[in-house]
Amino acid sequence: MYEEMVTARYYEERLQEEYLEGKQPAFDISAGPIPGELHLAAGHEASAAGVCAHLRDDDTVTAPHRPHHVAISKGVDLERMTAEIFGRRTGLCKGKGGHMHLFDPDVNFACSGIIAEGCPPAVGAALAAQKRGTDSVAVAFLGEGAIDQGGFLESLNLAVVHELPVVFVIEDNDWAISMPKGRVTDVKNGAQRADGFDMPGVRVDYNDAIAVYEAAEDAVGRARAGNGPTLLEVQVHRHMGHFMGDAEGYRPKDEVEQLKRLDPIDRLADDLRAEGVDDETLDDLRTKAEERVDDAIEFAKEQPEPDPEEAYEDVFSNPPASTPATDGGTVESDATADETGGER
Ligand SMILES: Cc1ncc(C[n+]2csc(CCOP(=O)(O)OP(=O)(O)O)c2C)c(N)n1
Ligand SMILES: [Mg+2]
Repeated sequence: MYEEMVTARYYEERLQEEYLEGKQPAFDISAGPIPGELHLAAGHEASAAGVCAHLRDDDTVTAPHRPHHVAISKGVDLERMTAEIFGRRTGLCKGKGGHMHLFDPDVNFACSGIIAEGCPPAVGAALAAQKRGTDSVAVAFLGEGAIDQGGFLESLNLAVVHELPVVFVIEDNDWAISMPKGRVTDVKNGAQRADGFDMPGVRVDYNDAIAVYEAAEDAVGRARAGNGPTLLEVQVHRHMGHFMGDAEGYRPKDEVEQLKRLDPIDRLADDLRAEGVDDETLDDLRTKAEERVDDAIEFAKEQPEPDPEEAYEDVFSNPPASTPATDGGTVESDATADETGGER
């Protein structure tokens, strides 16, 4: 868990450097080697490490728009994930998804920029496991800002009605972009949402990997044993802005400084030292993590960019015949549209 957490933290520090390249002095979101938005999860690592420690490759995980720590803990291939974030052809989604839309069928991981979107597919994966008679489970991660979304609430209902092997994990960082939690819902403890569905709801009050590990052991164990779903809420902290480039004018000035004193990585290191793990071992884990991250970033930067024509591959609908091509001509529409009398 410690190794995963330091990997995730260092990974994002390195992404941050790469992301800023070419975007200054006037912030241009489309410039640089990582175009588009970037949501970083420094301060969230304990929830992913503590939960995913109980998961296997055949278990399914869905994550939201702040996905890197979850993907790393689920075992997503770091090189192909990084190539995806850099928009390269060898990325997990051929460079078309970017950082919010990572998809890795080898370890059953997906994420989405639409908040609470991961809940229905996780319920679907859990239903599939139940129908197939396997003991695989599914876990949906979401932010506390998503707990009033219909997709989440409907997913809780289906999961409990069918006693599905699924765990919902709310990462409560107290903010949804610039909106403090108390302004959008009166529920202080998101795990209470479970009460309305007669489902177990558990909250881990501290940003503490071991406490998450213990709570998740029960929740995942319950799901795997065929005893139905659990809703778990974990207190995490957002050390960064909502996304890179967020000026955070809405945030109390010393909040981040205070939260950093509760850093979950420092806390786990202290716990490990108290259990007799020496500093050299922790340093070795950190060095190993940093080398792995540096290699993945180097790999990604060497990868080819997709050809513009590839934008028309792997899509549900082909472009209309009049779509301008990049060379100034037009792109031929697939014949299927004519044969069926409508768009494919
Ligand atoms: C359905 C939907 N509505 C609105 C948005 C815009 N949006 C992106 S992130 C976000 C807030 C998310 O807050 P939270 O769920 O707490 O996650 P956090 O960013 O704090 O990790 C919103 C409203 C969206 N992506 N999807
Ligand atoms: Mg939040």
